[in-house]
Amino acid sequence: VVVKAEPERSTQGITEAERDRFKADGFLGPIDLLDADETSRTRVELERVLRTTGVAPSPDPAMSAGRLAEMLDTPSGGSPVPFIECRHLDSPAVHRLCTHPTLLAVARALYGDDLLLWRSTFLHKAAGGAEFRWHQDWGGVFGPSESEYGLEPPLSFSFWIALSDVSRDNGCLRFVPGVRRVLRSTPAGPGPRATLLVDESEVDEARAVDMPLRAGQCVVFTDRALHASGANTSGTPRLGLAVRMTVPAVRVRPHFPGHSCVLVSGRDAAGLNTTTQPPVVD
Ligand SMILES: O=C(O)CCC(=O)C(=O)O
Repeated sequence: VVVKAEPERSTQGITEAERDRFKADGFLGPIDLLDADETSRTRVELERVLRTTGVAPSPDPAMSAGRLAEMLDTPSGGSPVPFIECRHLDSPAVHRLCTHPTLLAVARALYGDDLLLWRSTFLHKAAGGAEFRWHQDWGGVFGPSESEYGLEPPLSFSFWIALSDVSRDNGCLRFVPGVRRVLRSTPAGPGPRATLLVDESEVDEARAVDMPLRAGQCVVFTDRALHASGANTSGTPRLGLAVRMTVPAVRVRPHFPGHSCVLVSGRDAAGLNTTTQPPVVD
């Protein structure tokens, strides 16, 4: 693995200054994960994975037709969501990416040695795909009506890995720095699984920071980070993988039948969650 570290970043994690920035802003990036060769190899592997349904349990049909699908809905229609949820549970290639040594080093530097991977989602924004409006991932991104889902207590952080170049034109993530407020959020549409969005009069968009990423780079952000992504006005699709982690002291409510966590670092002394072994055979 070739790690293209910034001069002051060590492969053992991050610098004090970077940690302070993460604590204050709620996000940190871009972080180099994969070099160009690894990126193209990974793309080929992942495209193969995404053509299959895999053996991991997919979200139930309501979820596929609900908030995640909405997020990916495009004028041309169609959503790959049922096939792109939690593929780290069945694909070694996806699991390898979710546990890239640099990613884990950064995660440990921010949250300590004991880490659970509880979710991963490929986020495919087709050409012409809509913007994803301002929200926080607080509580595990599910709505309050879904009492059986979410994280207790809420503590989740995400690495969003760019699998294609991600620019302002094709819908890069945007963040408003700050972690002190959890904004009241309301469902964007009908149904219990509608996307939870914050009241935009509370968002100081003038302070927003765009996070364009080269393929192979990622950004890490907390569940309090206020974020959004723009519309894809380019002619080509945008692909990312969101890798969601927490610590073992948090209870992760299963978010679809058969859902379980993977211990990706350290030990699980709390034993609150169903855990499973990572997949070994492609
Ligand atoms: O991929 C996107 O456009 C939005 C992703 C997002 O909001 C998230 O990963 O929490």
